[in-house]
Amino acid sequence: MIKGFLFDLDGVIVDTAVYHYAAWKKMANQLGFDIDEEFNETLKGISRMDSIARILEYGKMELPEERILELATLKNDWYVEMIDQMTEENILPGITDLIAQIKENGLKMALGSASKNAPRILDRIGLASFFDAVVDGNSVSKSKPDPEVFIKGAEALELKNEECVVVEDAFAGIEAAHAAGMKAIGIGTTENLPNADLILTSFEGVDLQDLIDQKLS
Ligand code: B16
Ligand code: MG
Repeated sequence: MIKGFLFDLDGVIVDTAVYHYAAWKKMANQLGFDIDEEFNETLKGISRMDSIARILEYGKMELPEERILELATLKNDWYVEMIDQMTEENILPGITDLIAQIKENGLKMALGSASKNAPRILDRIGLASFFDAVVDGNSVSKSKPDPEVFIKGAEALELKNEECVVVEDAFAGIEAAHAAGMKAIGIGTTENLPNADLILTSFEGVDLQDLIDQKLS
């Protein structure tokens, strides 16, 4: 029986994935190479340091650790500048209504994000108080597809893993949910997320009870 929702943040609640992409692209361009959208898919849900390692490998660049840390900080500064412009208008379609239905039905919800900026984003968009728990990049040591973030989310909600459903936009995030023994709703396309238990383009017009009874049982 589903008793709780574990939400990814970037690409599910807000479209910060585009800001991450813009900032990583700017960094790559300054280093003399480019990244495209297809490669960017492989960065979704991956921690900042794992992302930069993948990008440098893609650009065939080897840099000293100190320089890598400097670049990661620079990318984050550009990213934070963008997220600081966000308001509740940036919440993706259907999310506010879904949260209202979760609350009305007495279900619990937690955030399960790889981002260290998650608390800042939740504050900016005014959703912080709705979450019963926040597990983010500050409290996990392993990147998705490792299930740590979702296992900690279920623990924080005092639910069993199988009582939680994950909402994700990243292939690695859906792998993480499955590794934790949870079902995963993918926000995206069957092409990007062939591993999801259910694919939605958004939560607009979705009835929570119908979703749980018909699609996730
Ligand atoms: P930060 P999610 C992930 O968030 C993003 O998908 C990923 O692109 C990003 O590198 C990662 O957070 C770390 O973010 O640099 O803000 O700590 O999708 O798990 O909510
Ligand atoms: Mg995401």
